[in-house]
Amino acid sequence: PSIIFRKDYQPFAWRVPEIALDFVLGAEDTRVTSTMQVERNPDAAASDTIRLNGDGQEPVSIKVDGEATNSWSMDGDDLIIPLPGSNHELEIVTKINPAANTQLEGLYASNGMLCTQCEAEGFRRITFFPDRPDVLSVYSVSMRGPKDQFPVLLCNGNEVASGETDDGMRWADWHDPWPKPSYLFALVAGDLVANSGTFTTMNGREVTLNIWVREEDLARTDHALESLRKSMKWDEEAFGREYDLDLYNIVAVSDFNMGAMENKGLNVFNTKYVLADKETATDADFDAIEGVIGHEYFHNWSGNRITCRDWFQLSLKEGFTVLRDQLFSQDMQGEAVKRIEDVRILRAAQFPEDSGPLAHPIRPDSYREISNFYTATVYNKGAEVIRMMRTMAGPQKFREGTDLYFDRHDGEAATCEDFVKAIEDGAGLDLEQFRLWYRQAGTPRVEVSLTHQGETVTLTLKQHVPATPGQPDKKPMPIPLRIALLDRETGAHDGEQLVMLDAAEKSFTFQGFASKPVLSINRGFTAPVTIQREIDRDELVLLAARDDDPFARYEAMQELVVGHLVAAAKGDLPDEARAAGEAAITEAMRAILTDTSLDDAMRGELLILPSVTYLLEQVEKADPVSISEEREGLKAMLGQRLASEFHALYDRAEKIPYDGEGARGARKVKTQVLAYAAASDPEKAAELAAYQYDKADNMTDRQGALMVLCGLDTAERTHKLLDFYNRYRGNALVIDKWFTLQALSLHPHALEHVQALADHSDFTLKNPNRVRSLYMAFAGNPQAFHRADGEGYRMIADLILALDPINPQTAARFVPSLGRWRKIEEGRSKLMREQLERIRDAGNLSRDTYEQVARSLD
Ligand code: DPP
Ligand code: ZN
Repeated sequence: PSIIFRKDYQPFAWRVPEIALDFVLGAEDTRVTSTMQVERNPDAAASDTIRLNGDGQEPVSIKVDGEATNSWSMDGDDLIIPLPGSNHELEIVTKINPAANTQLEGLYASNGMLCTQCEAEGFRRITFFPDRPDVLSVYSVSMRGPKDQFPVLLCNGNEVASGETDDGMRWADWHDPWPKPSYLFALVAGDLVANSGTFTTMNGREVTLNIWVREEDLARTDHALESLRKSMKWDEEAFGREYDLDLYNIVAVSDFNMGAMENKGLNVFNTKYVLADKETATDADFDAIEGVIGHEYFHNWSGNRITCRDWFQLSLKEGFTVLRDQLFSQDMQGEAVKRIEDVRILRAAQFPEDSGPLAHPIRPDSYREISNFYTATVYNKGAEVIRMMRTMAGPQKFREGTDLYFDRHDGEAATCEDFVKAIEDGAGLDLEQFRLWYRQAGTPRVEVSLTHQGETVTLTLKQHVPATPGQPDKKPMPIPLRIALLDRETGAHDGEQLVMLDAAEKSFTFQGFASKPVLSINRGFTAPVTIQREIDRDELVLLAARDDDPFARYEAMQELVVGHLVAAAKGDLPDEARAAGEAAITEAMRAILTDTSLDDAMRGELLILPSVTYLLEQVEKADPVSISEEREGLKAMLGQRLASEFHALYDRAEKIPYDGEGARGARKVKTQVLAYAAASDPEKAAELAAYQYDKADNMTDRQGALMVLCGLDTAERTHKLLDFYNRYRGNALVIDKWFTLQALSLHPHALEHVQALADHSDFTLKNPNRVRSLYMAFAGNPQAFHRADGEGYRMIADLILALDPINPQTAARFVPSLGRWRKIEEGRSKLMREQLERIRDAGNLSRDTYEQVARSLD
């Protein structure tokens, strides 16, 4: 399959200012008539043919200017039609079978309804069209289908008219006044009900809001509706953005490749990001729903009103929109905890990407299959890059930059460069060198040293951007680091400073320090880099206990534990050093457990030890199992030494009722206590977890308890798993949790459990949520996936091969777990590679999976 390069971009030869689509809907047989007005694009090289993208089908009939024609040809999947003049009307009829569409791209059937997913290139599976984001059209859509199956018919924009005919058909006409690219087209037909509300915009527009679901799910939609209202309000206040239609529809579907999709006026959502009540959704689920509803809403401006010129610019809309949803969630849920969570996600998902064979800049230079580039790099690192601009400019100036961006490019298909230029002009920054963040992949490493002489402190920073595939040599990038110099006795400081490391090496001096201060660096995680420094344990203990920047406090605790575990896992930790490390970590943890000025939500973050994935990143040729065992050993040690502090915390947290003040934090720390107990005193932990499970009046407590039980070899494990299954059988999202908990567990037979679950009657490869609930969880299970005999690798390879013909997009997402082989010790590394080679040699792979496997083996 061929490679597409960013440098080859050419505007399309034709414009399509208007398109009318007529759908005769049937689950197995849908007929689509597309009527397009096309005109020559004066900004493009002229052509006497038009090339329309398709995917695996031929047109039923074609008319040009009202006349049937046979003078068309196919070039691969594309349709070529000769067009002599400068304006034409094209009419193309296609036929599709939504029920046979297991890829879930284009128009497909899910749970009795029909819905669409067109980003990035799904529209071409519905009809022939220039399926690229820089061709913007006004859409008018008519549809009809059997009214018993499809009583509700939805599309982008506003409903113009609808009705029923005597022969049992329902029909509807929709019109979207805003020109849009084809990837934002959406259509839904089904037996749905809505939770409806209204929102009045800042200029008085009355907007009807609907959350459409199947009837049995209606009671679990209030949180989604409220989240939508909050998003609309917040975007007015934080970014000055107002909604631009009278209607906002969200539809929840159970078969969906992504989290959700921002189609103009008709968002289609994975049920996972819509449905919630306290009985079936955890606190984390509630937050994720709020975040994703916000994310898709914010796309209305950053994505829809201003879209992307080509898919290399994906981070233009995704990086910016992730930043926007992060800032929204910070405001809704609390800044400190949200920031820590976002950094944890970045480190777990993006850092490994950036250090592995799939590393790419946030604006990639080439791809075979664009679906493979909906990555943590484009999304999360993209957001961090824009966040750095905001840090450098300050929030007010940054807002002037985004105002200018929205103003300047409204209605356009823009580029990342357009965005940077608008921020530069609007916020008054010089971003010349900063543009390297768009071009260079790899997580920069910053080496830090601090010296003290007389009254002067000197901070020396050196940066190194590691080589990544196709980019052996890197230039120094501008790295904004917020720092503070803390008094080593009191932890106090005289204010923060932002230092810019914009060369390979740079020094900064600070006056007036009678004694050497303790450096707090990358406060708030101002730059997505790794910090390397020699720092005394005592200093980290001070920062973990006293730093007034919550992120820096979290970071000090992480650093303390990472240093210890990495040394331990390498086997070069003498007994004395081990004892000293354990003592320091115990003291820091004791301070966290007993600090009455901390709220439990923050305490819960500080109690989380660095993940095995993050630890693996710090070690060359790592042994994941021994790292995981060291980590569990540390938990056991802490659980023992701090047993009374943990129990006191549990007892206090347990008394807070579901809606009480601080209840969410309380729930978080309760399960943490159980997890430490599971490592240190499994019997006691089983008892306490069973008690929490039985007493739970909400999913957070119940799932937390079951998670802990899943890792223990006890009779309670079997009882509660069975109880959970019976209690929630039929609720797909909760049964997903049941699969995940077993696949993630540290139980010694987790791998066999996963094998058995794959044969469970509730398991299917056709539903992406279910596949991910079992296998994505398993691929993230450090001990089971990395079992020394390679059985875990073989299972994931088998899954990829079985899933690829059904749903290539989802299958390809499993390849990176095997692609980490370079970071792993030799024995396992070889086994991982063998599985990749087995996939590569299987033949008939999708473009998605082929690309990921080929890059992973390179
Ligand atoms: N639906 C995906 C998202 O919102 C892709 N645009 O990120
Ligand atoms: Zn998005």
